[in-house]
Order: sequence, then C-alpha cells, then structure tokens
Amino acid sequence: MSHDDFPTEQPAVVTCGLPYANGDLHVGHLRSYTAGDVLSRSLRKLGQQTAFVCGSDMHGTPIAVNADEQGVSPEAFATQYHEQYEETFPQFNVQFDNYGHTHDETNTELTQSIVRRLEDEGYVYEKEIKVAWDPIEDQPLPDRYVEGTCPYCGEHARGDECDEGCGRHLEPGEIEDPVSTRTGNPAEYRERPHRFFEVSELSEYLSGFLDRLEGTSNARNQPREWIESGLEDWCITRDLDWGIDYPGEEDLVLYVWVDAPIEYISSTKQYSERVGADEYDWEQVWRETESGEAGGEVVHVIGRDIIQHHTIFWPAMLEVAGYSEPRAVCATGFVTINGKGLSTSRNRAIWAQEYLDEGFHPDLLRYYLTTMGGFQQDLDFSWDRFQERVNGELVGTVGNFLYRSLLFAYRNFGGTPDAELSPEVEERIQQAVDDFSAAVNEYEVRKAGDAAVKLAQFGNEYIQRNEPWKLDDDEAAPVIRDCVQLAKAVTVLIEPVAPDKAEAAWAQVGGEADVHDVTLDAAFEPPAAAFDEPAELFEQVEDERVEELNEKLAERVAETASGDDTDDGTESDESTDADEADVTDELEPLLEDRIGFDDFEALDIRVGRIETADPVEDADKLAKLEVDIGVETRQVVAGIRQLHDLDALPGTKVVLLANMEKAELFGVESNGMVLAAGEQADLLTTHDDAEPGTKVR
Ligand code: B3M
Ligand code: ZN
Repeated sequence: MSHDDFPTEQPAVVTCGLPYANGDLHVGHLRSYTAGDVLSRSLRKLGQQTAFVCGSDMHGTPIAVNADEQGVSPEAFATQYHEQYEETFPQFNVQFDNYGHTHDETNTELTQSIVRRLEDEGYVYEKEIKVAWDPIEDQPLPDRYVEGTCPYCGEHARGDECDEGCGRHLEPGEIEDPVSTRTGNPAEYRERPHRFFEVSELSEYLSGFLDRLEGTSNARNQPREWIESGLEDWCITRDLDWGIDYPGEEDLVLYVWVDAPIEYISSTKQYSERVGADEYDWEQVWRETESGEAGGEVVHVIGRDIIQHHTIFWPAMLEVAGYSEPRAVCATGFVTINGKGLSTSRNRAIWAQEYLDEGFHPDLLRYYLTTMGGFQQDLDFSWDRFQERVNGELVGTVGNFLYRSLLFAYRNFGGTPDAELSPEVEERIQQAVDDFSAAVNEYEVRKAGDAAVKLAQFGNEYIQRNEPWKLDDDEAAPVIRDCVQLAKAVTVLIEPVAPDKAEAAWAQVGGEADVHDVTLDAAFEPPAAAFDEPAELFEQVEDERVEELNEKLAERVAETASGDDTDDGTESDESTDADEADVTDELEPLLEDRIGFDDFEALDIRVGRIETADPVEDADKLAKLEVDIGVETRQVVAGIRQLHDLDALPGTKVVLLANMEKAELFGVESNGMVLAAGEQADLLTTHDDAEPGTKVR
C-alpha cells in the first residue's frame, strides 16, 4: 500500500462489511453498501484500478439458532438469504465485481491456511474455559444457545450479550443461571479446551498501524483507547457444528469473526481468477511484497459497530499471516427513521424490497443515503426529506439543468453547436473535478456527489445569466456549447452516485465509450455534434405519495408494537432498541408550569456549526468548542469530552443558546450553551440546510 493520493500505481480493492445471511435487507444496510459502491466507482473515475467485493456472512450462532427454529439446516437457511442478497444489490446498482460467501471452498481453504499460519507463527494457544452445556442433550451451548441472568446488571440476557440490560458483551462462562434456548433445560458449566489468538502481543504493531490508517476519524481514534486500556487475547473457537472447522479438530469451529473478514481476500481472489491475473491480480493487492511492504490499496467500508473487528482483530491476523494491512477503514453511522432508531423487530424500517415495490428509482435512494450527511454521522431517513432532496436537488437542479440545456441545443442546433468552450466554463469544470478528486481522497462520498450538484447549479445560473433564448443562433451558439459541456461534465461526476441516470444522460449528450468506465477527463472531451431529443431524467415525488408512505409506515409500526417481538440479531438494531427501552422508564415528569411566548422569545437559540473541539486541560469531562453562529464564532465549554469523539465533531451542526450568561470553567470562558439530550449528551442538530446563525423558533 502507498499513501500517495489516488490514483496510485497499485490496484485497490474496496470492500463492504458482509451482511449476515439472516434477514431481509433494509435501508440501514443499504447505507453502507451504497457508500462502498459510490466510493469504488469514484476511485475508478480518478483512473484508479479498483475491484469492489463482498459476500454473505453465513456463519455464527444467530443463523444456526434461526435455522433450528425453522427446522432447516443452517446452510439451507443462509443460502436462501445469500441468493436474495445476490439479486438485491444489483437492483440498487451496487455492482460488486465478486459477491461470494463465507462458506464456499475458496474461503474455507484460505481461512484454514491463515489459521495454520497463526499457529505456525506461535500466536495461538489452548486454554480451558467454562462453556455452558446441556446435560440432558449432552451438548455444548455456545453464545445464543444459552440464556440466563447478566452478572453485571441482573437483567435477563443471552449468552454473548446482555441485550435487554446493560448491553455488555459477555464472555463464555459469564452468564448466570444458564438455560438452553434450544430445549429449555437448565445448563451447567463444563471446562472445554479452546484456542486463543494472542492479540495482546500485537499492541505495538497495532498502534503503528493506526498511525498509518486512513478513513473516518472514528475508525482511526476509537481503537487507540482499546489499545491503551490493554488488549485481551481473543477466543477464536466455538463448540458448534456450523462454521469452518478448526484445522485438525473435529468438534470445534472457528468463531464467525475469524472467517468473515477473510472473505474479503477470498472474494478478491475469485474475482481475479475469473478475469485473469493480468487484468487484476489479487496477490498483488493482498500479499506483502518480499521487502515486507504491503501490496495494494485496501479500503474497508463498514458500519461503526464493527470498528473493533476491523481495526484490531483483522489487522492483527493479517500482520501475523503475512498479508497486507488496510489503507483505510471508513465507518458509517447508523440510520434512524423519522428520528427514531431503526428497528426491524418493531418494523420501523424501510425495507429494500419495499422501496423497489413502491416504484422509486434506486438512484434516488442512493443519492439520499450518500449525500444526506457526513460519512460517519447518523443519518435520518424520512419520506418527507426524501421528497425534498429528490424534488429540490435531483429534479430542480440536476434534471432541470440537463433537460433545459440539452433541449435548447437539440431544438436550435440538432446537438452541440460549433463553438469554442469558454475559459470561464472550462475553469469551473476543472474546479468541480478537483473538488471531486479531493473528496474521494478524503473518502467523503457526500462531497463527491456535491461536486456534481454544485456544477449543475452553476449551469442553471449560467444559462439564466446569458439568456440564450433572447439571442440569435450565432450569439447563442457559444453559450449553448458551454452548457452542453457542463451537462456532460455533470453526467460524468454524478455517475458514481446515480449510475443509471448518468447512463441515460450520457446517451442524451451522445457520449462515446461507457459512462461507467470513463475517467474524469471525459468531462472535458467535446460533446457530440448531433444528438436526439432529450427526455426528463427525474420525476417529482408528489405530496400525496409522501402522505401515503408516512401512513403506511406508522400503521405498520403500530401493528408490530402490539404483536410479537422477534429480533433478527443485528447488533446495531439491538443497541438502538435497547437505548429506546431504557429511557422510557426513567423519563422526567413534565413540568406543570406553562410559559408565555414572550418567555420563549427571551431565549436566543441559534443554529451553529462546530469548527474545532479540544479537551479542556485538567478537566476530564469538558471540551472547548469553537462554534460558528453566522454572526460570529463563539467559544463554548461543554461537558461532552468523554461522550463524543472530539475529532469527529468539527463540521457538526448544533443548536446553541446564544444569550446564556457567560461562565468560566477551569479558567476557560464559555460564551453560550450547546443543547444536548440525555445522559449521553446527544447533540441537538437541524436536519436540513438551515445555515449557522439561523434562529430557532
Ligand atoms: N457479518 C455483520 C455486522 O456485524 C457482519 C460483518 C462481517 S464483516 C467481515 O455488521
Ligand atoms: Zn447486563
């Protein structure tokens, strides 16, 4: 791997976290798959050789337990979802170059060879640990096969996680009063030999790795704390039938998190084998060179709940087994629905299939999911905002510009008029291309999408300013030549976010080659002299549709709330469910005293944007923020140091009480108060384009 700007000399691979083959896909999943797809397409636009790979995660106890319940084999159960995912991703234009699964031969072989290598290098040891056992059935009960009481909070919990109480990860042997979820039999603990990977020996390597790592700041910073507080060795085996056999052991399988990331390599290998190593060489990407230098540019796109697996366990395995380390880990935030945690058990979700059945074009959702917020921020989905974004930016800005300029060109010139491109427009396109490249190098897909939309916005202003409809053909020709060039450039730049729509627009400007393959240079190539009458690219989302969709969602959530509470076992899902359940019991009673509007008017509440966030010296809990509130920049002290990743805060929009009395905390002046909710200081924000300084009323 290099740390040169993209495009580099080395091939890249972009991966997405593997979905557990365990339930239907929803908008929460789609967020990171579309982000990965946009990133890989954007890298290709820069001319970076890139493969985009993924696969289904077939193993783990939730899948085994669910298959048991349905009376089918785990393999049959998981395969059915695997096939569903294989079909669904392309329907969202998420085009993996290879989509495998963790149970196939490539991954089984590679996993076993990597584990042998860990053993050969002396990083694996055996240790007796207590595992839950069903004495009547005479079988072990790993992870979710056992339930009982959490030793930390006393709530009902399952074997690997206190899902209803404190949320802690539970090690084998920790749960009290264990009972088999399979038979209801009380379980006992037995000593069993398991294998451990000596992650604790790799702290130094991992610290260095984190210094080199690129990607989102949450992925680069959170793991440092885990290293500082001391790394534990990692139990890599389970008493289970379903999984990849531990080499040379009949009764043990590998823990699902061992073979899952190895699928990143396996999937790249399958791709390479299909197209030939001359075209794409997986070994060049994943193998360390003889001098110990890592090969290609490995970029992982994941959900923020699996940062630890990707920045500690995974690079530790790669390092010992002689594979190259990731260049970047990009962790997306969660998705909320109408401001509340996405919950599959409550049916508060937008399902992938449902979205398609509603007849919306996939590119609209891709646009929403990749440009609605920063990569690592939580993203709220609502049909109202979906409508706003589609009608405002896609229909109003991009679609409108392309249609009006191409229609004008077609009607008056039958295509692109014969004229020179103006220096002003050429420079503006260059700026968009530069912004796009910079965004990709920062792994900010949102900004890459913005570069296209802003260029279209410029196009609209340009055509408005020059009023070609008032000019004769000779005078209009250079203006329209500029506009068609801008349309072509917008098309190239928007391809990663909206590939289908870009394909349609490309056909309209008479683009040669394939818009999915061309690089940014195509933005400057002269458009076709003749093309056909254009058609409108995007359709408005009507108010009635939005009302209807909101009602449907609300009804469904209400129905599910009164019904059965099943869970699909995705971690992010549970953590949001649990958070929600926690607060309802502890809510403060409402205040009896009412205030008048004048009292409210006395509060000067403004939208702000955090510019910098630094710790306050000697005060563990305090952070010093510089907040831009339009009129001026305020220094504010807030008790959020331990609750937020300070590096991730700059750029975040907040809500600030501007006429709060000034205060001094630990010698630092605080001039205003940032509003936040709850124990975790959930920062209040706005969800659309209210600029800093806007008054909140
Ligand atoms: N299968 C899904 C998750 O925890 C898990 C990802 C594996 S990535 C190697 O999000
Ligand atoms: Zn607990």
